[in-house]
Amino acid sequence: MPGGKRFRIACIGAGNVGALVAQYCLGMQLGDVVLTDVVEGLPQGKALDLTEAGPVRGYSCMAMGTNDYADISGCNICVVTAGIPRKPGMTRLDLLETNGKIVSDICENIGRYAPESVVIIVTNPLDVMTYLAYKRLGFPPRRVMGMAGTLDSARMRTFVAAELGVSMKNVDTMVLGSHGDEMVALPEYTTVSGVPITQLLPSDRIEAIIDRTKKGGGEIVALLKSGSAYFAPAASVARMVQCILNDERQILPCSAYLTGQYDLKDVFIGVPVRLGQGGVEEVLELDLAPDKREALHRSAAEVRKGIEELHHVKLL
Ligand code: A3D
Repeated sequence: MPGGKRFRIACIGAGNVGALVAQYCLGMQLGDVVLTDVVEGLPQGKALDLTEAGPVRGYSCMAMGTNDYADISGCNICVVTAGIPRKPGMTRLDLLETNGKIVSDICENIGRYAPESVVIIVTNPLDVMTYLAYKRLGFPPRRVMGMAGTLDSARMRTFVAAELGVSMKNVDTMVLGSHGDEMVALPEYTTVSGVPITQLLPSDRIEAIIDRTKKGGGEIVALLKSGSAYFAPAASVARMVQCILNDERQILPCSAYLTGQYDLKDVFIGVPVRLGQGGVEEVLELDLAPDKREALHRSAAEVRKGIEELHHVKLL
């Protein structure tokens, strides 16, 4: 950080995902964390607890908890995890109106108190909420993105590694599209130490892995019975925060604003991006097979339905 000042990361929503994002960011020494929530005492209690873990875990970054958005002033990154999670039987779209109101209110405050920040949306339905945030914030599109592809790719990496009995570190994957049933996993861009999995696994096993990846969030919702996944989602967010604050320029799949790439416009959807200090520095256009391109367009059509619904409930 220039001038020796620490970065400041706002975690808006101090629930399961938000508190863990804070924990991972502190543990990775990425900066000080401002944990915010509507529930009085919750962010303050969690922030104090997290800070007190520092001497034992060996970090010196601090967390503060607050119910006052003025405290996010000067934050370099705002991570939005506020909202309700899915319960068994619910789709991500079922959350649209409730979470849409919450995200709209939060964006007003981010615009007021942290107008220079990069914003990462986690609240579901992800791609629709990211679009809403973009419209509400009025920030350049490179400073607004959604976290989903990094998580979906992590899930697929896990399943490929387990199937082949290799280290997850050796597996690279790319999962694009909307965060939901229409996500688009790309086996042709999935490799184990550079070897495409299409050379390592029969197609029925690859299909089974893709299917489990698509249903990865639902599998955890069904097991937990209340609430949704948070360890892997929070780890994925922290990785994005790290990429941005350290200007790493790593290619990661994120929900990004498209302006004609993949023949799609004015929509947020999971695509590979170069993540650096400015946020989304570039959207990479992969050469997709016609069926994958079609799948990406179907995925975008689902997101557009959600955007229509935002108009219907007068959030846009
Ligand atoms: P949970 O543990 O319930 O935390 C949500 C927090 O938001 C609670 O502490 C609420 O008090 C707080 N909150 C509600 N309204 C406001 C508000 N207006 N301002 C500030 N805080 C508020 O949920 P969670 O952390 O498990 O999940 C949070 C969101 O992330 C949900 O919408 C999930 O569906 C979503 N999620 C997305 C992914 C993706 O991969 C995209 C993964 C996991 C969770």
